[in-house]
Amino acid sequence: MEVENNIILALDVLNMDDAIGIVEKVSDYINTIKIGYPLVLSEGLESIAFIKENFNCKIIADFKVADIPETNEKIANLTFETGADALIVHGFVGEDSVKACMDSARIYRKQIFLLTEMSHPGASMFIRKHTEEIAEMGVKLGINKYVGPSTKLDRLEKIRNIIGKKSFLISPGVGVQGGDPKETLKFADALIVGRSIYLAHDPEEAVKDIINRIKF
Ligand code: NUP
Repeated sequence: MEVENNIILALDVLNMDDAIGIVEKVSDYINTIKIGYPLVLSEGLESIAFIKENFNCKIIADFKVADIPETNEKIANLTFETGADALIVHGFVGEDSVKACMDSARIYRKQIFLLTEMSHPGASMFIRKHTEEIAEMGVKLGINKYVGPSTKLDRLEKIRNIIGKKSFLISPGVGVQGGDPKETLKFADALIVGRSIYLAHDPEEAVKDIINRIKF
């Protein structure tokens, strides 16, 4: 996955006008957009196809899929049918549930990202205790795309060490949640950034600012 400027936009706005407005402002710098429940529950699954077709970008659907295999398969099929290029899947639900999404991705020739650990403080209560095992399961299953937190760089480094240099690791939590873009890219291949861009007075400047911070 070629992520322009190593930045993925998290488009967590609640209507299409706002979504289009933001993407228009940043599309010269960003070619990969993450769309999750906020936009899809507001505007429908079609919002994925609409953004993809109108801006010629890659879409990662952030549905953190975490159900039984049979339901996971339905969710993955629907997501890929609508045009998403990749789907974020929770690892804690176990191998069979993750495999169901992998099977769907194979049929549709799409990708899955395995979510190993989350970036918010509450992640320390449960999921963090199993991060390494989740990443190891991903490696065993042959997964080569992962999500890990930019808010805990020691954890991100651990995840990188387990998944290896060749896997593609994307990292949310940069900006508002406290993660530093340049430090995060020591371990991750790309940053996921939402509010620091879409809530900025000037989203284009906000993206340029992150690009500068990464480079210098
Ligand atoms: O661990 C995670 N943390 C996280 O923030 C996994 C995620 N998928 N996300 C998502 O990344 C979150 O749902 C949001 O879409 C984005 C971060 O947005 P922001 O904090 O930059 O606004």
